[in-house]
Amino acid sequence: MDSLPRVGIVMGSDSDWPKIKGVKKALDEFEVECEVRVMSAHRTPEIVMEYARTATERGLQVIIAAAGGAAHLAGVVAAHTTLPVIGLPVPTPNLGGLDSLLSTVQMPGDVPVASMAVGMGGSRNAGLFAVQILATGDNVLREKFSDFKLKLVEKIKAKDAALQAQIE
Ligand code: RP5
Repeated sequence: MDSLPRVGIVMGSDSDWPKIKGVKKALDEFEVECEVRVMSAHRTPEIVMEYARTATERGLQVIIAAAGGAAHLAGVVAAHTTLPVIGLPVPTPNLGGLDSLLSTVQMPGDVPVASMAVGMGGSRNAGLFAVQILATGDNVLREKFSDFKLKLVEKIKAKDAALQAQIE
């Protein structure tokens, strides 16, 4: 993988990274190049603005923004770019991520952010959703995603068969 990044992953703090690594893993599975940065809507607002404003000219096609607590990162990124922004609410110790979820999902009209789930499959789905967006204009990726869906069916059928064997 040596092409320019197509997806930007930004997070509010390096403390988020262990919780959202699944984003990059999903992109890697589809060989989608990404860049990973730490920047904060509150602590480094100028850097966030500059990043979002220059994202298109640098070749990015989707931005995934992860943050916890008063999670304004995805919304602020969306305010400064025409690219699709995927918000990833990061679980928090005090409120379990409900704070992150509401801060990310409750965007005002005219500034959309596609919010993923807190924890669980949220990180993986953020990566997969970015792949799906890219696949709308990329036949190779569309094929890969179709294969992925077929394998998913086989995987779950195998799990079902294993469970039936265990129960009997
Ligand atoms: C948010 O504040 C970050 O996204 C992180 O989830 C949270 C806590 O950040 P640290 O205090 O660990 O740097 O902006």
